[in-house]
Amino acid sequence: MESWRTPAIPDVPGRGPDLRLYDAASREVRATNPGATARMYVCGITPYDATHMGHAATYLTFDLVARYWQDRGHDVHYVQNVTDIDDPLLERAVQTGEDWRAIAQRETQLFREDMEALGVIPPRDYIGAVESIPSVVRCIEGLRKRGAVYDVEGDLYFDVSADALFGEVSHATDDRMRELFGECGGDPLRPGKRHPLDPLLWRAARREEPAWDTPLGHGRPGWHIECVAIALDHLGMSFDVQGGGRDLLFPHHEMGAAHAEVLTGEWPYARHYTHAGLVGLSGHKMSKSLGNLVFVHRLRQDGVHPSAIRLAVAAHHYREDWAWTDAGLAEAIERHARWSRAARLAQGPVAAAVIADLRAALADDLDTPRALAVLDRWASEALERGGPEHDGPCQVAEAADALLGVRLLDRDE
Ligand code: 5CA
Ligand code: ZN
Repeated sequence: MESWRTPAIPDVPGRGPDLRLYDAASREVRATNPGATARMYVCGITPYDATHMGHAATYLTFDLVARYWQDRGHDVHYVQNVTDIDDPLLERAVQTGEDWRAIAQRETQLFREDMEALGVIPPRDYIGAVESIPSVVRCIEGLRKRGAVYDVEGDLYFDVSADALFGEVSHATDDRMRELFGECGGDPLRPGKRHPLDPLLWRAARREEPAWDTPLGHGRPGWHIECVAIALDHLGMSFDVQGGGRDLLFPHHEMGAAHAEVLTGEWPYARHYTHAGLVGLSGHKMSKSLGNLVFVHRLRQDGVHPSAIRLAVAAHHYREDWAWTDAGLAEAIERHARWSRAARLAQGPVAAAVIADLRAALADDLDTPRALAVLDRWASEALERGGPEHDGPCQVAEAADALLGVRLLDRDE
């Protein structure tokens, strides 16, 4: 699929320490230590509705990872999927009477526009579930050869007992796994399954549902195997970071790791499993089903600068759950204005130290609140010192652009 345009990213002199990130599997903050090419897979949208601030916060978080690696001199191979065929999309199509493909195309396009407006680095491979069906089929055939697939009335399931390491990504208790599995589209109670947690790999065609003719029969792919097929095709095993929102840790990323490790006989699937906290509004997780959404495109229409949206997100550490508030947005708009004024004042030799502090904060498990405090101090000092305004480049502003995606010297402000 087409992704979106790459933002211009300034080159900033010097480089920071290796990026350390929290990894759910080892339950610690560890160095990412990627090779010359850093490889990241971030789970993409299910395009049945517009991008809300929860989604955006997750993609902005992993954009910081890509930006930091790029700043360290790595070539970043970033892959993202679009779940352009799945139950929620078909349910929405039934509700609105629209064609499911039209909904997916429209919402994916809106997502691209939102991401481009926010200056998010696009994935190098942006892959739809529908276009990856042949690859999904090959993966399921491979799992079948390994004896990890069984049939329930024509639907194919993965046998979680085939993976001795099952549970080692999320470390969830059995009760918690069953609860989450049920909440996330799983079918723990279906008769005929070997284990309640066994996930669907292939869903045989139902009446009035789209289906594809494949060597597995007429049907459509399950959810977890979709991401595995795409990740293995484009990144291979043991890629550096599997990212997404916290809601994906179990079952999605646990199942993904299990599929890939059984299929390839290799370990690990990903070297880091990293998750952004969930963004809520008025005390609830922001979600389509609750209808408590703040949309990126609405904020854009209201004239909010994309950098202010970024700053509203970056004010929270990515791992915490937090709530979107008007006050938080107002503070971010104010901060953006203050930093922009500071960037127009003549700068002394402080830039290198400020940039080193900014890099150190980000390298430490993306400590954005600390990164913002570093630039707040820089801005306060610059504003107190005063001096003539200029229109020339400002190294700190370039670092804020490169590392945080925050633009301070936009000509059209
Ligand atoms: N298509 C699947 C992933 S393969 C999916 O979860 N799609 S989604 O549209 O529901 O979510 C897209 C991304 O946003 C996922 O990474 C998800 O974890 C994240 N996300 C969803 N809701 C929130 C939220 N309230 N706060 C933060 N991130 C969220
Ligand atoms: Zn996924």
